[in-house]
Amino acid sequence: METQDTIAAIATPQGIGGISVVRVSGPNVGAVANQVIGRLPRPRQASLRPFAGSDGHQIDEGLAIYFPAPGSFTGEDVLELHGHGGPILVSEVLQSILKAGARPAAPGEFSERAFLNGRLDLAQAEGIADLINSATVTAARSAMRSLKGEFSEKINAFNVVLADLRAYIEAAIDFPEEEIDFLTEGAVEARVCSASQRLSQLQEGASQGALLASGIRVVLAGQPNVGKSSLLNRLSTEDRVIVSDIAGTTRDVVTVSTEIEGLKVELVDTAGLREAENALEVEGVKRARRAIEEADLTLLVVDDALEAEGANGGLENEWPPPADYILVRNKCDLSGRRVGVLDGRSPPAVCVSAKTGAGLDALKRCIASAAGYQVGTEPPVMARQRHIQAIIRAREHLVQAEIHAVHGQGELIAEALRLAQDCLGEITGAVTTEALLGDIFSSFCIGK
Ligand SMILES: Nc1nc2c(ncn2[C@@H]2O[C@H](COP(=O)(O)OP(=O)(O)OP(=O)(O)O)[C@@H](O)[C@H]2O)c(=O)[nH]1
Ligand SMILES: [Mg+2]
Repeated sequence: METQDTIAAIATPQGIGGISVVRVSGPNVGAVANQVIGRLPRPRQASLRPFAGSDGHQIDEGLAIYFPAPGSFTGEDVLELHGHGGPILVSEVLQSILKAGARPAAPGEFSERAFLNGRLDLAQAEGIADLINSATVTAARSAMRSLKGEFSEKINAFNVVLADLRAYIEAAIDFPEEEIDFLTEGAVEARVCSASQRLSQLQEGASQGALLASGIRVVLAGQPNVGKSSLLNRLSTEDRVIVSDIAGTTRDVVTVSTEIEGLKVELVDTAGLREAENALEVEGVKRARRAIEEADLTLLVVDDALEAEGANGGLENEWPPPADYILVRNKCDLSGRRVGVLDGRSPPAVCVSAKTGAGLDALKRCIASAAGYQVGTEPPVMARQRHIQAIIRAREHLVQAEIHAVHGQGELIAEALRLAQDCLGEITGAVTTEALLGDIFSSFCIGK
């Protein structure tokens, strides 16, 4: 791709730090270097240079690195200036670069140019953003795998399967006298069916990756004093919310971010659900119920020392139980019941003691698995909802292809396969639109 203009941005976070990096990419990199650091340094070698401010006077000094096209991140000439990390200094260096013939980069514009110049595909570019935004080490590992191209390879390998099948069918269409036999033999149907199964495995892996990227929201709900706040403190390993033996301690909705089994989890503490005694509590209960509605998963907490086996604190009757919940029987140190997951319950039930921490590991595994996350397997490749939607649409086309195969309609099978390929092409960017690219890259940070 030929780009006319040169872009520049501060690539490091705003604020004071040891070093700040300004990045420049495009055809004017040479002119920018002449103006700001005297001349272009030798390719890919760090050299110490004075940095001139916009008035031409030296404002800083630091390392300059030049990456000539096409072997740079963007595929264009790139210059990086690593100066001291003062906000005034770095913004003055940027001003100087802009004056020398660059314009400010839009969010994600460096990555967009890298994509347009074929340096990485769309799923890899998204992997960069997901790596930067990772909230857990597991999420980072999985984003790294996507950045390295593992997800794209899976998609591309699958697209080859579809392309082969299409070629096979199209060849048959060209020989009509053999077509009918060939299509009705059942071999095509079997191949479409096996492709469909393979795609559903791909979707499963992508869903795991998307779950890692998005994390989950888990609400702790139940009657007053059952130990919701104590449990939140345990699960977040921090003493974050007030615990007391006064029923109705928690009034507001309090959200705490933590990590459970590698998943980013927002834990939400709520007011005890009961007939409220005053306006303040009425509001607290209202907010608690709203939090339950918005949750991915609810921990319905009961006091095991007070509740008979099987009783759910009346919660299921009084308040419609949330769609997805785990029954947590707390205070097992008092009731004397063995901690851990109770066998064969649906929804799952786990016995714990927030006081001693017993049963908490079992609860964590139960939370992850109730959220649909397969604990203990290799981290999946990072994926996004956009990818999953594309896979789902591709699967729908394969379903159509199977139906056409049953009827021996060769041209329709080939067309359905082509449409499935196009859907998958959207993931890697083989098939794309300007609007899609705009959507994706505008969510990146400036300087990336
Ligand atoms: N023995 C024992 N006591 C517990 C346990 N969990 C909580 N408690 C105690 O139970 C009381 C209530 O705990 P909280 O965590 O404040 O309960 P809550 O459900 O948040 O109560 P509200 O905010 O009033 O709705 C406190 O005195 C806790 O120390 C437990 O597992 N065992
Ligand atoms: Mg509380």
